[in-house]
Amino acid sequence: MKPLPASATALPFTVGDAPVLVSHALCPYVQRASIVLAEKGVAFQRVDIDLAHKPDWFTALSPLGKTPMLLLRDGDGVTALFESAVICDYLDETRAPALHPAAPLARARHRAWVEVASATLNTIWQLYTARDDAAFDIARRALRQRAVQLDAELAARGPGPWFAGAAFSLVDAAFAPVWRYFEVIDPIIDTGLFAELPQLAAWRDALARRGSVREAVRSDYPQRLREFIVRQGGVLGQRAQAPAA
Ligand SMILES: N[C@@H](CCC(=O)N[C@@H](CS)C(=O)NCC(=O)O)C(=O)O
Repeated sequence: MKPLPASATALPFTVGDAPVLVSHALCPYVQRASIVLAEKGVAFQRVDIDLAHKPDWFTALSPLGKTPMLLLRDGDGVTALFESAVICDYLDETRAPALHPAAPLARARHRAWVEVASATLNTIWQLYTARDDAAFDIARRALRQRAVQLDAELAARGPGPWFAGAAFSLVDAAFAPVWRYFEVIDPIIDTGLFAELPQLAAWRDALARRGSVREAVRSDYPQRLREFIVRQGGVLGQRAQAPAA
């Protein structure tokens, strides 16, 4: 693949030695890439875009029109990588320390668990867009089932603090943004997601304290997420606006 000449992309910023992570302030998939870049000590520039008004340069470079997109200097040009799992795998293949297990079977299992994180994000989307109590409860139950499943997986794997024990992995990077949602959702409606699931609760706490995870969003993230939830106008958004009982 030939990199695009930097001039042809008409980017409103320069892609230098530090890659550019094209982001959206609330995107959980962006957080994965940000966490992995930070874990590997790669300096990068973050450029936030408005997904409701995608800039032309972004649409031209991103076949699916989704964040994250990673722009890398490539000779005299710029190459755009898209899809968070692909971006994370590329970073893992090119920068130390490795965040995937070395053994192919264990690595394949980790990639599969990253997919579970993506499926969980889809259910969270159903939760905060649910228009009535029945739809909200279906999503809440599905999430609780997933939480129970993960707690059992963690228990079977043995001591943490991370998904695969002592070594932070790409599965941790994929799930950290999943659990972060509940820092904003649970104060609005307590989903009880982590109740009596000690392994999961401990994993979530360890992830929330990790520097790379904390730095993956800006300080106004909770406020922005809350406003976004309100704008959805669903059960959760309405409750967020209701005066405290
Ligand atoms: N499978 C993609 C999902 C990324 C994704 O859904 N990004 C959302 C924001 S969080 C997006 O860009 N949505 C804009 C759109 O679909 O038009 C990945 O893993 O990178």
